[in-house]
Amino acid sequence: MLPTPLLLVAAIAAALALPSSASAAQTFGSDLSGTSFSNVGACTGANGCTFVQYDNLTPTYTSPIAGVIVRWRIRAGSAGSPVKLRVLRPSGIGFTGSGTTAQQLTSATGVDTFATRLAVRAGDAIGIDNSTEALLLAQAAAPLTVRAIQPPLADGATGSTNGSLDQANRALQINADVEPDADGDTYGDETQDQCPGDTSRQATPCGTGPPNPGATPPPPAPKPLVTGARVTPSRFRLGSLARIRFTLSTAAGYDLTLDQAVAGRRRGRRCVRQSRTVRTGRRCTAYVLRGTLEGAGRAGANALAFRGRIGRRALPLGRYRVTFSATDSLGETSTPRIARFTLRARLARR
Ligand SMILES: [Ca+2]
Repeated sequence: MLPTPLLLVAAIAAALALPSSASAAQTFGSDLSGTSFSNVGACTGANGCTFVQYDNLTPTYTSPIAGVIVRWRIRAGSAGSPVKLRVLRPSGIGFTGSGTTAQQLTSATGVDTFATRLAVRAGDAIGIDNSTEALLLAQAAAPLTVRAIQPPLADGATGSTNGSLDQANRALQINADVEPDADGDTYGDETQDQCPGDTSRQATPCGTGPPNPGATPPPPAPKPLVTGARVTPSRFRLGSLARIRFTLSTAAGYDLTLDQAVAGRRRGRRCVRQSRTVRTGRRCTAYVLRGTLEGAGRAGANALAFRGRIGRRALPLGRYRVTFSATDSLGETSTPRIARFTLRARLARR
């Protein structure tokens, strides 16, 4: 028979071996041991970027499991710089934006830890949205490289890194904790979900499955709200300056759809654009999609300069309907709002 202390050691070793199963929370990303001293100079102001860590040609800050990111950390070298953690899903040669945290501010020293609730799949990478000169990159051995997607990847949009922005021998000082989410409710099963076996409940009493009283469910996020959606002035000439204005209840990605009003004819319950083949039936107003505008909106008032063009393309003259919607970092989408404007011909030059 073994002496008691040895038995104890054997029991502890056996216990330590158990939690390495894939079902426990894991931390992925940097070990935060580096001192952040640099940035990507070309990624400031209106030219912000999403930073992604690579080891040679492979993104390395990737989630080992599917689940929910419940907290993330950053060790920056400058204070007060706004940053967001972004989930990047590999897609072709690039990534699809698959969720962002709320905006946070960095500290100049030490590690900042932020709570969040962000779904992630195994193999998804984390990156950082940044548009300042914040110090976020530390010295690292080759072939570690920080690459940048410019402009920052929007949720749902696809983009790839721009080689001219590569920062060789650098490591982003960020990491994240991912917990399993067996019931798929986007609440981490260990610290956020009191009912990890019940998709519809995050607080006890649970309808199904054993309760997890140690968890603290974060308050439910309200859906983002769009108010004050309008175009001012509501009639303007192509090329003259108008503004698309809206107010957001929280920082959220905005998505504007511009549809031109055209003559239509009723076809059942639908209104179909009038044409040589569609010229009978009751008259109605049909809408033709002419363009979309999307970007990152801030909490409060937003105003976009608008001259009747999408990029360099002039919109056809006429009456328009703009549909506003906003999607926050938890994927909650607002009720759509509508505004109207009329685009007139530019003044003839004398
Ligand atoms: Ca869960």
